[in-house]
Amino acid sequence: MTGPLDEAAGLLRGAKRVVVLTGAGMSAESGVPTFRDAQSGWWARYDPEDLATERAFRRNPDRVFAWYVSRLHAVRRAEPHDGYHALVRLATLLEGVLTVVTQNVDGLHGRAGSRDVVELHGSLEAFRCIACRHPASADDIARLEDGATVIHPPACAKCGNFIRPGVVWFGETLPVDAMERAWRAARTADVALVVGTSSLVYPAAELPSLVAAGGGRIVEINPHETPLSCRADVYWPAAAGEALPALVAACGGSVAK
Ligand code: BV8
Ligand code: ZN
Repeated sequence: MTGPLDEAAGLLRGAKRVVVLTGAGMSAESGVPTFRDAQSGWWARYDPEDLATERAFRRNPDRVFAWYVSRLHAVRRAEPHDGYHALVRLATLLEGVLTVVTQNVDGLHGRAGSRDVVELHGSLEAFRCIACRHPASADDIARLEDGATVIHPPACAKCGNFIRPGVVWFGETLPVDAMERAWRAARTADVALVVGTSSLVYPAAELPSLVAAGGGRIVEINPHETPLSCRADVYWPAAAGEALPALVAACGGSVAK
């Protein structure tokens, strides 16, 4: 009787085009709270979906901006765990190509060394003007107080409007180039490795269905079942930081950092 590790490795070994779709659970073992877990500390009183909207920002810019400053500090303190390094290694082990499509805004895939990364929901390291989109320096923003519960957003150097985080808020459309790259990778994938997402947020949650529609197979790694689990070819109830290094080892590699 083979288990999910052997089944997943069997699918990956022969794969020519792999798309990896990650969500906030991919960063849990790096100490970055998942999007839907109860938020820590002062922010526990807020539902992230009530903060991650343009409407919330316009109604209470100081509160929302402080939330993003605290998250920027948190991700800059975080380090990619072995699951991230395993994905970097997996990309070199495969004969074909591996594209990482992430819903996360923490930049950890890039910091681990993954090359082909699509950030569907933007990045905590990207700040810009809410009106003219003129970029602002994340390093300047990182000099603002960590832990403050209100921070007045800086003014745009070009037009004086508020600086906002360069993430995709609920109700906003995803960047066109990111969607094009992600949808192309999904349509042509032999295997989708779906790691650490509750598969609740659209349009990202559509990607595994695109892979299946193109004849690809789905491997899901998540300690808890999701709406995707019953449709996955392999559902592996495991944490990313354990499963991904084991998968690389089963594919003949080791997690070289
Ligand atoms: C859009 C950036 C077109 C911001 C994020 C009404 C109006 C408009 C749109 C909608 C609407 N109703 C619904 C929608 C669509 C909406 C949506 O999907 N809502 C959901 C809640 C139903 N989507 C949008 O608005 C998108 N835009 O549709 O535009 C449009 C435009 C106008 C009008 C109509 C349509 C934009 C969505 C992007 C939102 N921005 N992030 C920020 O971060 O501040 S999404 C946010 O959720 C994060 O990026 C996060 O990654 C993402 C998804 O959550 P998950 O990653 O899955 O994280 P979650 O916490 O849920 O789950 C973690 C999982 O990890 C769990 O399953 C857990 O078991 C697992 N786990 C835990 N530990 C581990 C683990 N797994 C592995 N290992 C572990 N150790
Ligand atoms: Zn401006």
